[in-house]
Amino acid sequence: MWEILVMAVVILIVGAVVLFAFNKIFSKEAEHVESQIGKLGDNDGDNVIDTFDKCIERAPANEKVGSDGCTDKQRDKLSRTPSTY
Ligand SMILES: [Ca+2]
Ligand SMILES: [Ca+2]
Repeated sequence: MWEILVMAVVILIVGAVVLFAFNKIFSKEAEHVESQIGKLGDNDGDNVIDTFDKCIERAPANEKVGSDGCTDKQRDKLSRTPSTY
């Protein structure tokens, strides 16, 4: 009879471990989705979504932002900074 009890306990423990693992995977997945959403966001508010925005730094409101999300000044700064690619 006690074997059944032991089995039940083992199944419970395994179930808990599996649930825990699934929770971890799921929260990772949720993070991934969040970062995907983040790519569609507009961090600096210049109406160019972050995916296409080469300059994610907020530009001064009086400066014109191009289709790449950069002001002339930001683009200048970019071209002067040594490329890491
Ligand atoms: Ca932007
Ligand atoms: Ca920008």
